[in-house]
Amino acid sequence: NALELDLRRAIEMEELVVVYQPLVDASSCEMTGVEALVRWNRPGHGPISPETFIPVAETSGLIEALGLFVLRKACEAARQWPDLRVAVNVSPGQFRNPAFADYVRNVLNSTEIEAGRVTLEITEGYIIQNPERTRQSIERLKALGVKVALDDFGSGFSSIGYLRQFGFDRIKIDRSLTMNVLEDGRAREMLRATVALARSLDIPVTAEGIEIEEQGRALQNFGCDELQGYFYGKPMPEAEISKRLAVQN
Ligand code: G
Ligand code: G
Ligand code: MN
Ligand code: NA
Repeated sequence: NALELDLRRAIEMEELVVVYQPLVDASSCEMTGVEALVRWNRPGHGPISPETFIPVAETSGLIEALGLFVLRKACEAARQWPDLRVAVNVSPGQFRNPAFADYVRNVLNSTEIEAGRVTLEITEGYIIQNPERTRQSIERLKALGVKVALDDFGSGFSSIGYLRQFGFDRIKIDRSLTMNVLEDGRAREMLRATVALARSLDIPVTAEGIEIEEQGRALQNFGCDELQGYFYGKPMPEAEISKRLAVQN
């Protein structure tokens, strides 16, 4: 179909753009990392959300090329920011590929980035369908020295038991939970318990989707060490991150 054809061309022509959203230390609010997020301005149509085109890439075999493009761009960009971690989203179609760890190794080698600065974010959906393969894939990635985070935690059905079993280095709590922290007592108690449990397993926790300062303070009080959301910075071009770092340092 037309969208798929356009996407194929966009990947070949490198029309996709990668933007970066700050990850900040919960105590100091200083930027300690960034999450890479892909953007596509489809010719004749305007911007299209990754929520629309990532699934198309998944079903059309384009996800591998798209994912590699984002990973390579993000690792290249991160060379200018030696003190920042860089997080990259991995979709199930990439993660499922037994060769994925080899691709990651090639990108690490060619960009000469320190593996420990790279975090791969995996969403919980796939994990539940394929726990054994998930465990193996995570082991291969961790053997390269990269970190692996469980993204969108709380949006679906993942059990906290998976956290330890799979060796996740970090969990990211989904915006659908954090957005209600101030108004909804039940959401607040779920958050408090979730963060406490993760911390009892020594797994650090990032809260996503923070739009106002009080939400961030509440989640810090629950034990989140890292915060992310529009309040601390929207996804922005590489040059904006560099500017912010210059002011911060
Ligand atoms: O950036 P935005 O909020 O529009 O992202 C919407 C969704 O698309 C989020 O779930 C996000 O994780 C996902 N997404 C953004 N960039 C990438 C990417 O490079 N790869 C994958 N697999 N997902 C991405
Ligand atoms: O699924 P994932 O967590 O990777 O999704 C990240 C997406 O969430 C990004 O596309 C980003 O644009 C979006 N996002 C990040 N911070 C906020 C926020 O504070 N509010 C809202 N509404 N969306 C956010
Ligand atoms: Mn993410
Ligand atoms: Na998320």
